[in-house]
Amino acid sequence: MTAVTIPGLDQAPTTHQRLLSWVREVAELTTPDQVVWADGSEEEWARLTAKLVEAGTFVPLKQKPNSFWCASDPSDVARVEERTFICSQKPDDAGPTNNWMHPDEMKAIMTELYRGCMRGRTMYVIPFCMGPLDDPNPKLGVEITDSEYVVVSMKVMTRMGTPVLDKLGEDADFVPCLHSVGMPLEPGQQDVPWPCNETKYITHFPEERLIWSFGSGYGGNALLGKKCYSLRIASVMARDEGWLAEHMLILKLISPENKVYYIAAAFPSACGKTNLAMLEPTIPGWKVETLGDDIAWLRFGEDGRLYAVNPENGFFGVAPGTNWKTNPNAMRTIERGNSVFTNVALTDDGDIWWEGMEGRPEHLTSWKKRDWTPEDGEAGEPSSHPNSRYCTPMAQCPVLAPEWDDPKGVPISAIFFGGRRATTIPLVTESRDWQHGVFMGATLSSEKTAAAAGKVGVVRRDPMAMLPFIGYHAGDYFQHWIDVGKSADATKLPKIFYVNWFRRGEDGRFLWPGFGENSRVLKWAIERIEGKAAATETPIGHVPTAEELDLDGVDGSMADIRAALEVNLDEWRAEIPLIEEWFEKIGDKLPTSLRDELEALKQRLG
Ligand code: GTP
Ligand code: SPV
Ligand code: MN
Repeated sequence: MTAVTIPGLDQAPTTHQRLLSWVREVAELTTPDQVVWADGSEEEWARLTAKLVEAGTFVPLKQKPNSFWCASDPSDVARVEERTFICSQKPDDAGPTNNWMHPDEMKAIMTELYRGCMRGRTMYVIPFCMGPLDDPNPKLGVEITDSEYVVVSMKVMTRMGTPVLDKLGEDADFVPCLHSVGMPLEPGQQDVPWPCNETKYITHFPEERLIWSFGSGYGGNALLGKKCYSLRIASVMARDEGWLAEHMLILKLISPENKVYYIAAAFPSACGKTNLAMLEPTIPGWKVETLGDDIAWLRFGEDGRLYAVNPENGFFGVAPGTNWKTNPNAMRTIERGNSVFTNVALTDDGDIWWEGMEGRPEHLTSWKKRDWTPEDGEAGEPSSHPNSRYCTPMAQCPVLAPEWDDPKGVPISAIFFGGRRATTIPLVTESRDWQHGVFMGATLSSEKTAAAAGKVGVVRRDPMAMLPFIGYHAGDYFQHWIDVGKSADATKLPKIFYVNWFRRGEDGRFLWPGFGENSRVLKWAIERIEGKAAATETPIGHVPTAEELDLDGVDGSMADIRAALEVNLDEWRAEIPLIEEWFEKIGDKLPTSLRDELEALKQRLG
């Protein structure tokens, strides 16, 4: 084979042979105009954001320093679960909840899609690290992409560039992540602001620890360190190595006596992780600090406790609904600039706005780049896409816990599972033990949100909030959770709770005020662990009455709060066939212990 000359290909700032040969192989397949190694510098950020402004992808914001407005193609706004594949050798290793194709077949299809797909574009090589850089065993990756938007976003969301190349050294292991927007340019062809392709594939090869993505520029489809690596591939690593890679926020709760507790919480996409992670408690004397808002890696420490690390470096948060009342700390984080806002509205004075933010302007440019006035909103056309996002550095968060960058992680006292359910699920339920908690997680359900393409509002099972992110068979994943519990000293395991901030009254109103008021539930959970708070035993677990929660000064109606706490046995009996149907779908690999939990629940419900 004759070596192809592509500018930049031979100016690699590394001698890592496996990396060099993979980069060459990809460049020869995708034939970009040039190859650039991303170094993560401020100079690089300035150069690439300027290029994105020139291309019409970014509009610089006049009201926020070093920040940009960006509108995607209207067809490329969310994760595409039906185009997401786990390509294990055997279909049974992907299981009934994942799309599967044989790796050889998938690679054959995608190789043809990748052939020449970077023509007319620059190919960037981004060395990145998920988790703190000074971890003695850092989890490294390299993303190849033809999107400047991805390079810039990866700078916010991961530790990347030259320091990671140093960690890679001559031969350190890394996860290769290949991404293309899938829109080659012919000579002279004018580019579009948001290149993408109608054909999309988000694929994972778990045995090879390899990720291939094609056709989308959107967050979870294109920033491959996030869901693809830190959840789908990492969940497979975690299964093999005895730890957990989870869709969880991590927060630090500080009591009035200055006692510190760490809590991890798994809620499905757009169900409140970022908001809980940055919460401002409404109960006097309690404080929350943030460690992560989306992903947690949980590993046992030498003392036998589970320690959580957030592999990310930024927040990729849902914009609509974020305001100075619901999430003041997110507002303060983005005020500091250095952020990218995708699919929100642009104000006439060069700021951003979205539904739910204070101070609605009389005129905006909508995420569809059209004139927008409040009448359009009333006619059902929101100014911002419901899955519009801010991408902002964690380090700017004013309530960031100082230990956020510690590779040791933080010891977790409580795990919360929660979903978005209008009925049935009470505000909070404490599990009886680890296995019962795993049952709660495995049967978690939620109304689908705009974070993934498809119909919003339909109730589906979303086990551990990981339905779209488990990189292997869901039955094996449940067994892994059970085994993790068995391998530990039960007295050191986190206590598991099931929460629902989203129960509704008959007119559709939320029964629980939520947001900062959720601190009352955090307090109750911690006091349960400390043996200080009371609870009422019910067929589904321990649930507090309104009297058993600290509701002093709560911003809500007591009748509604009582309704939010109700354990309605008829609603629960109606839930049983849905759980049975779900367990049926999991099939033979469903752990018998979870079947036993279901039988016991049926018995208790009578
Ligand atoms: P992903 O980033 O997609 O994983 O979402 P997330 O789980 O971080 O959800 P986020 O905190 O961004 O919340 C999503 C939506 O739910 C936003 O519109 C919030 O305003 C809303 N929300 C969050 N917490 C609460 C709550 O306690 N009560 C109510 N009613 N809404 C909430
Ligand atoms: C989610 O959908 O859970 C997100 C956004 O956090 S994405 O990066 O698209 O996965
Ligand atoms: Mn998420």
